[in-house]
Amino acid sequence: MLDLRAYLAEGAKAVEAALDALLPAADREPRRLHQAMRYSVFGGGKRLRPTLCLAACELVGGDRESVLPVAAALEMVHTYSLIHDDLPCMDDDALRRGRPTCHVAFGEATAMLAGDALLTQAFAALGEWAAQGTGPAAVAVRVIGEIARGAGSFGMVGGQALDLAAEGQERSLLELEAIHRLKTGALFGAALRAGAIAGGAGGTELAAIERYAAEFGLAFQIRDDILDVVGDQARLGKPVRSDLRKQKATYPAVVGLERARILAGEAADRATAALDVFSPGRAEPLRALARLAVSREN
Ligand code: GRG
Repeated sequence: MLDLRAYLAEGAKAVEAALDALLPAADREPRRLHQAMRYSVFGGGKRLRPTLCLAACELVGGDRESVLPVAAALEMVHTYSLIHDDLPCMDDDALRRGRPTCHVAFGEATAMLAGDALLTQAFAALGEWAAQGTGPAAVAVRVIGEIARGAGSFGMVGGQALDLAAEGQERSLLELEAIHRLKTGALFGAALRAGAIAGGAGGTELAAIERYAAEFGLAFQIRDDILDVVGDQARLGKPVRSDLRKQKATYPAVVGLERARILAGEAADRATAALDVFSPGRAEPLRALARLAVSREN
């Protein structure tokens, strides 16, 4: 039986070491900018996207050490999205990962630049990884393309745009799913696909991982919506009931809390079932992560 807590802690430790090596030092000019980047990256966080990337790589027989820079780049992209999402022009939140948000700690302009610089640093790190790699260049280029697409206007940023446009409006379950597929699901999908492609996945393996990714993203987001209603601010490290305040369409708002719990569980079940093509031992980390997505308290 997998010890998920130990598995997550070990992954986070390796990813944080890679992040430390790939991010500019805090005493290098422009210092305030580099301090803000590090403040947000090292301010906690579950490190789920890098963990999914490493797990997908291992699942298909790849070497997790060799994809650590890819995993670290995904966390940089994710952290940039959190910094920008918290800005006054978007969600205007003061608390993230249990600490003052980047713009509260460093000012709005520096926070915006820290987000910009994290996004570009992610692709600089990916470029270096591709240049130093021993595998085929085409594989590395595919990995970079996956992350760019997952992060951009057909992925996470596009989902954020749709989410902002939906504020204060009635949304059907289908419309809600379409928003979350992009806003939250696209980067999870990119993390899983990037890890699998870098690990040498074949067509059937990649298709199974893509099915898992879609269901994982849905399960994670429904739980996120539920936690906004029933979660504890100290444990979450971010404000609760903010979706309600901002009149955001959420699963509990559209289908009620109980139905939302059922839908999250069903999505997690479909995610684990998608991994049936792999041997049970190898698939265990991703299966456990899908269960965590719907049982987590933060
Ligand atoms: C590019 C501005 C911009 C936004 C993109 C992802 C996103 C849209 C915004 C982040 C804010 C948010 C609450 C998104 C919905 C769910 C989500 C991605 C939560 C945060 O992810 P976790 O729980 O966070 O993995 P940690 O802190 O553990 O890394």
